[in-house]
Amino acid sequence: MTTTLRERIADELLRARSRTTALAEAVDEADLVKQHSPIMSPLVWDFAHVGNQEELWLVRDVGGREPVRRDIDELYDAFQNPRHERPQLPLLNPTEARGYLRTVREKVLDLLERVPLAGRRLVDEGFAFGMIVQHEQQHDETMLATHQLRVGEPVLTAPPPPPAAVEVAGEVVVPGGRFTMGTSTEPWALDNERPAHQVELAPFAIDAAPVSNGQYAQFIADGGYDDPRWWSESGWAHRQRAGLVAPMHWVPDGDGWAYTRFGVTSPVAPDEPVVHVCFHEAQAYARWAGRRLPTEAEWEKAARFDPATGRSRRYPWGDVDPTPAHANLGQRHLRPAPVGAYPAGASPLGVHQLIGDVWEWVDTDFTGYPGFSPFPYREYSEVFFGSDYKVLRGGSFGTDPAACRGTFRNWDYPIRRQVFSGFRCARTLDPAERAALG
Ligand code: AVJ
Ligand code: FE
Repeated sequence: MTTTLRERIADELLRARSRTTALAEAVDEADLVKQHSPIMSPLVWDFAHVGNQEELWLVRDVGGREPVRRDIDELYDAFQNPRHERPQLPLLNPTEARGYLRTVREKVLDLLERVPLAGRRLVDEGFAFGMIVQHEQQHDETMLATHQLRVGEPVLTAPPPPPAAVEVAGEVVVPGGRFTMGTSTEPWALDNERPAHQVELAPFAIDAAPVSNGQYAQFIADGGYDDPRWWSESGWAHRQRAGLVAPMHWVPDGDGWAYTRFGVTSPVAPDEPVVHVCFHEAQAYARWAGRRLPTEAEWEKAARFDPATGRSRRYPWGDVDPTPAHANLGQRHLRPAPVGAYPAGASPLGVHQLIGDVWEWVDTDFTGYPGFSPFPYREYSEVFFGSDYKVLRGGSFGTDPAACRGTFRNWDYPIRRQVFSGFRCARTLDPAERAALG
């Protein structure tokens, strides 16, 4: 039996909504409306904002229907309301917000059966629906990050990730030459992933796995946080100002470290990818290790380039959508899996866990690819282009597969670490190594 595009869209909308509902209903009303961190929205803002975007794009634009709540558009416009001001807004209360989301969704499911899914770029191959599914899943990851910042009894549970199945260590050499970066064919790819274009790279080495807690703890033990040699000027200034001494959520525990994850404190697991580090910490670690962060193009070549065909694939493992055997995605687990847990997800060159587990900082500012054009609105990507934001790639354990692929781009300020962010290192080959490659 084949599923139609409409069935697939309905399914994805439902899956996103189940997750949103579970994240919102996990806490009581007081915690829903409370701000758990000045850099995050109250959960109830994300909740109603998801419904408002669905109304704007699907009910009004695609469906051409009358507004449901024209009066609340400004409240849920992220650009008109900085996060720290959101708790003071006259927001919908949780009961009103639940009703609003239900009304919008009923209209969307009705129009999904009627509107053409071709003939107009916004709806071709269900793009607008795919964009809204990804938008909701992105806010779900943000809500999950808010849960991690929330102080109190644990309310989320999930089974542990799989153990390591293979040993993964060291680096992999990626051959030089041209490869295709970005995409012009992935139907639900967002504007910043487009268009496909050729990029020429020198050969380079990249870590076969993300940097682990055990490796990162050596940087701390070696005084890495106290040595300005490893930090950029702005990174060191931030380290001093913010008093950084370890990844966010780490606390000293005897001779070692413990971390608190979703309200549960346990000793830091050395074989898991490090998470909750900012760009500056990632860069300092890399310099201490005698290495550097990969560029965004290097990361994508490692993730997509198939040396056998010269083609760029959708994912490291090929073109098929992620399954639980490929990657730790979709909040199936509440933490990164140990290095070596996903041999089926490795690239042809043997680079592991590029997708899932932790977002990976790369040493590239967030800008548009050659030929970029904003679609369908400048505020998704274009207004963030410039040198303020660094790119993160690959998705985390909290990223849904619908909002993750080899071309997907995320971005944040280089000081942020509420994201499920880690990194891997890379290295420029020296002339002798290059000569040996032929
Ligand atoms: C791509 C994760 C940086 O959350 O700010 C959500 C996604 N855009 N609503 C964000 C997004 C509009 C965005 N990130
Ligand atoms: Fe949004």
